[in-house]
Amino acid sequence: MATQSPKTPKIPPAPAAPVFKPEDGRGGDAVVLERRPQKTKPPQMYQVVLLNDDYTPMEFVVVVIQEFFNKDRDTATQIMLKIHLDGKGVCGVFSKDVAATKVDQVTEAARKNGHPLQCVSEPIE
Ligand code: TYC
Repeated sequence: MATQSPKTPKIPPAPAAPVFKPEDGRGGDAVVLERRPQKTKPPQMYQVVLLNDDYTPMEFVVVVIQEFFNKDRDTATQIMLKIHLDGKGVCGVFSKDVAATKVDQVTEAARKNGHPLQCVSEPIE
């Protein structure tokens, strides 16, 4: 009679993996990669635009562009002058929520200081 320690549990062998052969039409070891159309689009972005008016001081607009759009003094001045001459100008491009927040912050700062400065956001592309 074969001797086996009673404390050693007998582990059954793992079932054999199925073997696919190329000739059985199941591909054998071949890996088939299916090309799928990309499902995710990049998010819609929004430009935040300041509009010109006849009353808001130039200096206030320059400071607003520096503070809320993180521009240096020279860049902010150039953007302000473009708005003054063309009627409007882009201060930055953001996701929808961030653009809406910028509009609210600029509008609140303008109203608190008694200026009619208008700020809007527009989808791009
Ligand atoms: N046109 C204003 C002035 O002459 C200056 C100004 C610039 C106002 C840009 C608004 O978004 C603006 N005082």
